Amino acid sequence: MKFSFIDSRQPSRRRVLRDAFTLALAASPVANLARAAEKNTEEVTFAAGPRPLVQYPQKRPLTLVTTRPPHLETPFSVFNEGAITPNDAFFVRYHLANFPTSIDPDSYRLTIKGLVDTPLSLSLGELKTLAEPVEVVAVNQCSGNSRGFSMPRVFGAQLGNGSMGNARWLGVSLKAVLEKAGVKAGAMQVTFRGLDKPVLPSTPEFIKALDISHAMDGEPMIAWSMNGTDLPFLNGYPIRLVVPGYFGTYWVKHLSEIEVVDRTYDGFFMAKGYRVPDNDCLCIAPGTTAANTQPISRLPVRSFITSVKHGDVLPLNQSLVLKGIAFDGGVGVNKVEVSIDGGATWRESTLGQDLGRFSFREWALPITFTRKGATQLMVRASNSAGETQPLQADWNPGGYRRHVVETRHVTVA
Ligand SMILES: Nc1nc2c(c(=O)[nH]1)N[C@H]1C(S)=C(S)[C@@H](COP(=O)(O)O)O[C@H]1N2
Ligand SMILES: [Mo]
Repeated sequence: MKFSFIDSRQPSRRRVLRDAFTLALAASPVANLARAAEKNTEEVTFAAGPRPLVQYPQKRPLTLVTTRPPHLETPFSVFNEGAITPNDAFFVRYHLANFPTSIDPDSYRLTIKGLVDTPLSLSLGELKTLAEPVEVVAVNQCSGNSRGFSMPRVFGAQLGNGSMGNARWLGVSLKAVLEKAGVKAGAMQVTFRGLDKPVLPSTPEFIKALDISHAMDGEPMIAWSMNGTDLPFLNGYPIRLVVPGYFGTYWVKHLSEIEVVDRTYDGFFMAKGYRVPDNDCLCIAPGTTAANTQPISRLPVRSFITSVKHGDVLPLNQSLVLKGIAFDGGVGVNKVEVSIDGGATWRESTLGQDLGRFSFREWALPITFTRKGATQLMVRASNSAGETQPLQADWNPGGYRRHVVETRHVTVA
């Protein structure tokens, strides 16, 4: 059996049609309206302007960030539909243009090597029966999610808020797999490599590392199922690493090789990329340089309003329910406060179903506007460790970890 992925780098008929539709819309009189509306949603600070939707295999139309390698965002309205992000709407991010387009699950092997008693080469069947499966609902958020809103602007892909998603992951714990191989004394980190390869020999390979204590704490897992079905090809088929509470950069897709090493791994994507200032706020003043840096790790507490967009006109003297999502790196969100008067007063919302401490948590708050005119809606989540979101965005040169209190500009009429 072979799983083939129709390579979207060759424009498909559907995609050509879609592009034709986009062009037609751009030339029509409604285009300016549409563009203005879109600008007001996610693109508020984007010099690049509105981004097209593109169609990839197994996916509904997603927002295009880059084509080579593919980086697609979830349209933000999806987050208003529930705490779980559907597989066909889940964002996609790759670093290397040479990612696999066809994988044979029958011959697929996961290698475990390095400082272990017994190096392993596991088939998917062996992996799935190696230990009792584990399940977790967890948020995968790209470190650069919302980077496009960094002020001052930073280099790198100008992401909106759609490089995140929440899914139910099923797999085997990394701990069980490493125990099967037997970790030797002197182990310090574990590295993870997927099937994608650089196009040029000078491009670094995408390899990530976790400390041995983290790898063995029972939380990281090797997942083969997402929301009850196989992983979509572009989300790492047939297996990926899931590191609950940690940024998406560690969630290596098409996982093919695990190596236990006796040192701190110093490959590009650990030693140079994905690092944040090593201080309390993990931030610095814009334009300055951090004295020391550390690898990015846990998600800070964060929340969004999903039921209202920038520029919406909302009714006066009429009750309506504001809705949104909140999440953190695994402590668990315990409070979501909302302001409908630009931060002057705050009210606590009601939290939705608890799907676990690594999941999106829905929140809702009935509100009634009693004054006409422009106002700002704001949302601020806190977790049980007392961590909350800052009112002013902090800054780092990578534009990572954005978690400022979000504001929606609306008009009451
Ligand atoms: N093999 C492989 N795994 C990878 C990456 C990659 O480039 N190659 N990118 C990582 C990054 S930075 C992110 S944010 C997540 C994105 O996961 P998704 O594409 O399933 O949304 O995958 C991670 N795993
Ligand atoms: Mo990422």
